[in-house]
Amino acid sequence: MIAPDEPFLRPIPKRWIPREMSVAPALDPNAPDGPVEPHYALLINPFYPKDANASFGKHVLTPTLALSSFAATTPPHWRVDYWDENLLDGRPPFRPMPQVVGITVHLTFARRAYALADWYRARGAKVIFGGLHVLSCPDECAPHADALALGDGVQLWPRILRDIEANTLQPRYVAQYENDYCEDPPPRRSILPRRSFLTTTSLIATRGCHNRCGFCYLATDGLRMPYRMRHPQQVVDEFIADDQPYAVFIDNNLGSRRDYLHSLCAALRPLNKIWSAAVTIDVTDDPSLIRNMALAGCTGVFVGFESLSDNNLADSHKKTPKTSDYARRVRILHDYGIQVNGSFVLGFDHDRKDSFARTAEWIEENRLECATFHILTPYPATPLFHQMEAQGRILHHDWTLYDTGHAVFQPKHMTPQELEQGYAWIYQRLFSHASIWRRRPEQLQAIPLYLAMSYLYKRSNRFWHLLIKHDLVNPVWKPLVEVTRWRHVHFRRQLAQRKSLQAAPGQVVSAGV
Ligand code: B12
Ligand code: SF4
Repeated sequence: MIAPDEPFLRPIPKRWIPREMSVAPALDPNAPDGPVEPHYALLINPFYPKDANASFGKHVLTPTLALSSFAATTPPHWRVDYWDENLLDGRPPFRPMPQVVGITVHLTFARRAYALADWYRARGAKVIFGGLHVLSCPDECAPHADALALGDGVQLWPRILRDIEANTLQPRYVAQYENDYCEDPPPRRSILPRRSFLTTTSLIATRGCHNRCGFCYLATDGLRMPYRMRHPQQVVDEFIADDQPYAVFIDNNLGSRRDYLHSLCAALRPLNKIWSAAVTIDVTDDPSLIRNMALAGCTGVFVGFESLSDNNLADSHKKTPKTSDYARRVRILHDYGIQVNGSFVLGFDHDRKDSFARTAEWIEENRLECATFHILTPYPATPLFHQMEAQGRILHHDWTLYDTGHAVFQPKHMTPQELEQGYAWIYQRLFSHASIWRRRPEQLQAIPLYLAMSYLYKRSNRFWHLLIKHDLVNPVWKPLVEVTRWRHVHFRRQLAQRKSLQAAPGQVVSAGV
């Protein structure tokens, strides 16, 4: 048993982080203007500082679709390039100077987005902002951009380019997410650097979520995102076209509509590939769905447990099974070879100083292969933000620190410093040798790959730094992914032959992906 005050007995050592992962590359104020290249658009995912407590690997697991989704709607007479500042290749290019710079803006990298925008605009480029932060804080963003795209870029981008050509650019463009999702073209993945990500196949099959948690970005004022699904065959075609063995679904909740997930699994099954996805734990209401997920190649799920307190979950309006039933449900996933990455939010109003130890203990007892922690963060324009502001509990509006690694509000039963210490402690505890070992799969054959993946993912930030810097992420990981895929294909053949729903108890096929 972990002593309740264990996280607070000693100071938590700071973890190693190279400067280039915590500070954005410099923008030379004296760089000369160049001629602007007409019909050239540069799309930028700005730099954000990394958290040394977590794995650097998560930042190169799979790319965001924010830019590649709407890049697909660029007219053919435009050239479009992609630049992700988090791949450590220095500052974005400016020779030739693009006519248009499109930047995605989240609150944690808003300051960097503004610096980039100011720099490019001073040299003649037109800057367009889109993304979540533009939606929640448009007035803050507006002075830094020539135009704001509020909402769906897939609908707005061609209009914006047309208006730029006609010299009629408007300051704001608005599009809701109520259209037919099946009409969207597939994201233009060809603009992504293939060697830089574990897999370039970020797939998205659905948007929206059947829940409306008060802390989630989906509850942002002005965002209307009804649940929409792409046709399963469209998803399959994209998976095949990108020619990778492994895909990551970046859907908010792939399990929101079970009938849809059943049909998606049926379409994915013949591919003999592997994938992971975020789901809510209520998918386990239907064990036949978990079986179908396994048969279709699901090796891992990211589950937002959020908290082990029913009161916290009720406060945040999350419709979820009782926490006392979580363990049984984790077991169902494990029994179908699906590893579980549990996501936990720390600092809710019913959390006390002993919550960290209890959460760590539960994760170890239930052998969650991976866990991700977030300090509760009131994102602007969400119900949680309004509530905290009304209670006078917001400490500041420095969005850079709204990265779920810092306490930006006054917690109820501890100090902000204690919340940050508990957060650092729980990451270090779960990334320790002892904890990795305690959570090993029950099946002996599964242990070596589990250990390899766990050590590479959780204890190799120096290695990740080098892989990222030298564009080696995909070449180094692909063989491991291939072994996992091969083992999984073998596993699902056996599973398919079993008449009963039940799989082999405790057989987790892989870890790390
Ligand atoms: C992939 C992903 C990641 C990846 C890559 C992130 C990156 N920036 O490179 C990884 C794993 C590294 C990651 C890390 C983190 N993430 Co993240 N991530 C996502 C995820 C799952 C998908 C993003 C995506 O591709 N969405 C699909 C695209 C198509 O939607 P979109 O981004 O909204 O873009 C559309 C429009 O906004 C618009 N648009 C966007 N940009 C632009 C630009 C222009 C010019 C135009 C015209 C239009 C436009 O057009 C697009 C098409 O409609 C989202 C959840 C989600 N499903 O969206 C969370 C999410 C974005 N992440 C979030 C968070 C909190 C983080 C972390 C802070 C978590 C942590 N503690 O580490 C870190 C920090 C990273 C950071 N600062 O961005 C939050 C953000 C909350 C907020 N209000 O800002 C989200 C929403 C998850 C959540 N439910 O809370 N993340
Ligand atoms: S279940 Fe997850 S994605 Fe859905 S509203 Fe809640 S936090 Fe957001």
